[in-house]
Amino acid sequence: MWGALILGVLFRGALTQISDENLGWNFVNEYNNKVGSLWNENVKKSWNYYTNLTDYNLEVMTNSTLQMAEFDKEAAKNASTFAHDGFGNATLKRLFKKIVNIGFAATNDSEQLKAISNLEADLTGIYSKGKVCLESKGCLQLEPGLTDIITNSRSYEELLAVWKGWRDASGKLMRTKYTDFVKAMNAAIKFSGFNDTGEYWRSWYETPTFEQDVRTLFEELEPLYVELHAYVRKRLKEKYGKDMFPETGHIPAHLFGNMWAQQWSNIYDLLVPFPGASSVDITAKMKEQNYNVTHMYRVAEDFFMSIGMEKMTDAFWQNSMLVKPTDRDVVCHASAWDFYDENDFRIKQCTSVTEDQLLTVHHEMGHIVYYQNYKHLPRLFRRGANPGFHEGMADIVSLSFQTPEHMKVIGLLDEVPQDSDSDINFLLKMALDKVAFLPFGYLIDQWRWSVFRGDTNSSNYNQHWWDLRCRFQGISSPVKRTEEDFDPGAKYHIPGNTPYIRYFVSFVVQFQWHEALCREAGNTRPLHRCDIYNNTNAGNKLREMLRMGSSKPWQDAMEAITGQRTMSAKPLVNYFDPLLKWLKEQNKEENTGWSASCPSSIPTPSALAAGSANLFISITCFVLCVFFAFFQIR
Ligand code: BJ2
Ligand code: ZN
Repeated sequence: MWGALILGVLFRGALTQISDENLGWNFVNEYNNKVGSLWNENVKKSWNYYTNLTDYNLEVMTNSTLQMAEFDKEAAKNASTFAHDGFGNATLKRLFKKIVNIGFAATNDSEQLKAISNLEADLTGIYSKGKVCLESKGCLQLEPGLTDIITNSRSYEELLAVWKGWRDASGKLMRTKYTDFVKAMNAAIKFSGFNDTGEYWRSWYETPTFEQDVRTLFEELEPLYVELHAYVRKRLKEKYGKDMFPETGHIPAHLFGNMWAQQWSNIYDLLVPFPGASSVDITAKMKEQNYNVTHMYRVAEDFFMSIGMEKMTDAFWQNSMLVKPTDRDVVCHASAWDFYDENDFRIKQCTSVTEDQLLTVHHEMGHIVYYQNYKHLPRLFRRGANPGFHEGMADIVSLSFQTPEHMKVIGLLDEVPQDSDSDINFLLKMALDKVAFLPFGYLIDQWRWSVFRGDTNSSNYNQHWWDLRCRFQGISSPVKRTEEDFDPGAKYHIPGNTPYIRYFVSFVVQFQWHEALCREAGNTRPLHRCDIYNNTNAGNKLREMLRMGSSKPWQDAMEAITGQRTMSAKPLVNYFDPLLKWLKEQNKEENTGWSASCPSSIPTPSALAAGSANLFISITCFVLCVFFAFFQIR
């Protein structure tokens, strides 16, 4: 399969390892050419499954994945005939390292690989086909139906029905499969020399102290989160009544306008600091201006082009799935796809016309812009400098895009406010997305790493999940949970098997980059009001980093953009500094924080309590009536 070159190499390699770097270059070039068509075919088959969830498409995708694993194995074996550790050229050495580290494909049991591939597809299928049937609204899927309710409803009971319904329809059905999935992945990854799958995932960051580093960052950011949490809790108590809140200080998880309480800006209307000052309802404005889906993608493309990035290719517009098809099941969760042919890049998103979705459009297109910028590199380097960098790039524009200055440019705001009350309104809105997310982004993989390590197993999956949710986010479940439930599975990245710490990293580094790019753009406004739109100096700086792909350690990429080689929480803290001062003032009378453990009893809404009390009375009456009637008859 590798042609004469590799046969020759193999023959000689059997005798002694090859140290000739020219032969090494020939090898990696041939590898690069071969994976081009192989990866392209494989991505096409995955795309076919994700955009049409049929058994046939699943089988085709799995076969292709197995074929790729065979190829990886053979390539790794051939590469190990080279003495690549001793190569002088760092790029060549790095390419070889990537060819040899083949992850799960190293297993000697192809059934294991098949199981991994099928289980992942099954789990994603359960998530994507899940439906909740509500008395009032019929049967709804997550997108758009359940998401609409969670975003817009302000009824405690309705939110609760949707929140619980979604977990019953998704995670709860995944428990056994997920247990098998973890087992299969851990067994396979041992062949690559890793103790468990979490250790393998963390290795992508090429930082021995990675776990400790993210913990330190999280701890630096926690005080800001605690103040935000206290303020939000106070306002939500005013809205829903303090009886609905446990005494431990936790907030019920279904009240945040988001199915997972990961970002809270959808309930901004309940929390506006200064109702009299400027704040806009972007979704309403978009509807008023008859925004449609294509327009949303053009707006995003325009932003990237304004800083000197390429436009989307014709193939992008022809092949992407930008609206939800009505004739088949698809994976609606938005994603960006690189087909490794330097031209075919796609987005798959069930786009609806809302502010949230407009930001997701920018996010996914940010990934595509990264793909476009590193398409000249060998395919093995067509990755982010680390996974957090890809996510950071996907989000970087959101920090400029959402400024009042930029909203005015695109006609979603009439006047740019200059007063400090409006400024606090704006910063709070940003914090509801960017600060509220931090503990969520941090804890998902705390859970998964613990599962992969074996510290958490199927007997305490859900318990540990809620321990982390209570401890880090200060939120608690609004209804009793047991080990019958599997709430992690209700979040896409668990069945979808996408590592999550990348998003925590992203939410930290995007502020470092924003600060650096704004400096490059000669910005004179406060950091949170800087908009890099139209600034090609900022764009060029960003491109320096993007063009490197994963050809160098991420520290080099960080240096190219910020001049520093480490992750830092400082720019995020600086950005929100005026808000932090304001929040502290608001929280003067509050007991900020919450107990480390989840509440032992859960407040019940009076309507529901009244409902169950009525039910109890009715049943008792019925039993008594039957009883008396029986004796009467006798
Ligand atoms: C909406 C967004 C992911 C993303 C999708 C699904 C999983 C990976 C990709 C990758 C991109 C790449 C998402 C946004 C912020 C928080 C998080 C969430 N979807 N992915 N192929 N987000 O990151 O775009 O597209 O090249 O690595 O999940 O929890 O919503
Ligand atoms: Zn992303």
